[in-house]
Amino acid sequence: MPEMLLISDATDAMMTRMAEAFTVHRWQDHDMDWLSQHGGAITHVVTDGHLGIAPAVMSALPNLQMISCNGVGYDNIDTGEALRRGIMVTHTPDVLNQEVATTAVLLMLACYRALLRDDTYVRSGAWETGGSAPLTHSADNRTIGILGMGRIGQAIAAKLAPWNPTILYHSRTPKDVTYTYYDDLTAMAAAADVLICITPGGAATRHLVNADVLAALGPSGTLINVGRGSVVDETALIEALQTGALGWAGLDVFEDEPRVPQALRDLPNTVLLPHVGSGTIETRAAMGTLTVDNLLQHLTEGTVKTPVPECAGL
Ligand code: A2R
Repeated sequence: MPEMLLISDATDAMMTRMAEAFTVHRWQDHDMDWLSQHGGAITHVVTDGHLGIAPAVMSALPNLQMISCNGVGYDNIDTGEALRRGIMVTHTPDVLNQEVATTAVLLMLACYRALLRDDTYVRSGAWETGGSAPLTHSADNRTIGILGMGRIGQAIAAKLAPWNPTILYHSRTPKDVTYTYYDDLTAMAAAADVLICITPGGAATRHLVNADVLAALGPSGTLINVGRGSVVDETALIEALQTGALGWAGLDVFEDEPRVPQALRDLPNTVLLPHVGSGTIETRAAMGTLTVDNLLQHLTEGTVKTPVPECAGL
């Protein structure tokens, strides 16, 4: 039976299908010593976008043919090295678009309507003696800038429609959409009430949202990040939120997750989620199915459903 290394978690449904075709080795049960003995037998890897695959692990798998990533982002997989070695890398685009879009809208609404503050007001009993809660701001009719108008960015724009927004976007190249393109991120932030980040991570997007962009978004502005923590300069973000240079932040991703700076946790004008953008049972099941579909199709037919763009020509 062919052998595979499972780096990430897997659902029972995924395990059942993988174990029918492979001897499955869980990375959590092994170490580099074991890998130096057994690495030659492993042809396939399943991981996720957060864990990816460490360069040392990849080097210790001389006969690796394929990495199936359970997630759309794959910035922790060295696709340059994979391409050089002829290793196919797949990911799970599209099946999570709607869920991540829901998370973005949820964060935006929670910021505008001070959902957590008002929930605490009721739960703490403060409402019984304190009278009406302070008024909030409306999320309707806002100008919303989307950084990254790809599959998920477009799903976010569509899902926002009932709030009657004006949608702006920034990416390196204009897309075939009806929204207004900005080739300059800071200019877009200056024009927007809300900035929603949904680009890939990695070196090319690191700290795209810096102090200048946050200052342009301004004291009544709201930053939402459902892409990757590395895209936002977290130190600059904390300072902007502390000084009032930025109004609100709704964050699902962080620079060093799961570690979240205490300063961010202490701020009242943040809504913080533990990277659950796609984290529903239904969407994770769909992602798991596609992850294993790619794995098994590669094993049996030598083809895959959803290669990462870098490996599409392999
Ligand atoms: O820049 P373009 O024209 O390649 O547009 C892509 C944009 N993007 C960037 N925008 C500005 N500066 C950059 N350096 C940059 N790099 C990429 O991000 C495109 O509009 C968007 C990515 O869209 P998709 O490839 O369709 O990705 P999808 O499925 O929307 O997922 C986005 C990310 C994942 O990579 C995970 O990190 C996260 O959402 O879950």
